[in-house]
Amino acid sequence: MVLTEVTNELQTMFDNARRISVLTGAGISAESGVPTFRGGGDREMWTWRGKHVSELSSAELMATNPQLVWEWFDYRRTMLLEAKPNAGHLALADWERRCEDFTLITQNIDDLHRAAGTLNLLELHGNIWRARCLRCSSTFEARDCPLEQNPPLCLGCGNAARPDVVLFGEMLSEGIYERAEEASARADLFFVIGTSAVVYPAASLPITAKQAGAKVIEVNPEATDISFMVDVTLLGKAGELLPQFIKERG
Ligand code: BJW
Ligand code: ZN
Repeated sequence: MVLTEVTNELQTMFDNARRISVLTGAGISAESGVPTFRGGGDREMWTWRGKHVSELSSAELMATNPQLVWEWFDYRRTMLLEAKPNAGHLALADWERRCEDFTLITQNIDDLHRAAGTLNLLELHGNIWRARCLRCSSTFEARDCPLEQNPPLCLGCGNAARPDVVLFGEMLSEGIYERAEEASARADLFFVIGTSAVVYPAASLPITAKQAGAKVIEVNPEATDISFMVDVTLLGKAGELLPQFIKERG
């Protein structure tokens, strides 16, 4: 079913849900001015200094030119300094306060869900404001922007650190995917918001939820690779659609 607004039937589904899990992607931050990776027009991937995201955010480049990887992340951190949570992020934080079992699984590294007030948050791909030591693996906040030192040094052992994010070809941090899978499998209602659903293993979560019996609702201005399997496609912008679930309640 394709809808362009929250109908009474959809509202009832939302009101009756006891366990809601949500998977978000870059699209939820688009209305905060953060560029998405794909989608919109020619579906070309984001490029910077002539390189695709798949090259820039890759384990290969991290191994051969960590300074360039940090420059790429510094460029994005500078953009994020201006970004604020939008109505979509704020609506999800509000849902959590009203729902007894709520999990927000995000592929985003921009920290905007936390800034909006979401508490039960699984950041599958890490966080752009955190660094991880390449020797002792300890993680620490690295908020200076632009970076004073490239690469930043570990506060514990002094070795070079890298962004604490999951690059292409890398494993997610231990245990996080299992927690996301568990939250997906126990949901009555599963929302997939602002993601092209092409990057794995995140794109498997709506399938896990569906197979475990959840109703799956996609919120996106465009059809995606998983549109065929969802129960409802809510076609439009997250910042406009998500607040409607609360407003309609009166
Ligand atoms: C709006 C909107 C508005 C616009 N409102 N919506 C199985 C099958 C095939 C491949 C693989 C597989 N398993 C693993 C792979 C390889 C790879 C992968 O998935 N590749 C595919 C691309 C083919 N996966 C991995 O490498 C993962 N690692 C892994 O699986 O490890 C296990 C392993 C390792 C080694 C050997 C063996 C096993 C790791 C993936 C990490 C991805 N990292 C990135 C970069 C993070 C750092 C950074 O930010 O630079 O994460 S890639 C990039 O894509 C980023 C995103 O989180 C991710 C997803 O993108 P997302 O969020 O969906 O954004 P977009 O731009 O694609 O979509 C935006 C959407 O919003 C669009 O649909 C718009 O329409 C919509 N939108 N405005 C609502 N206002
Ligand atoms: Zn260290």
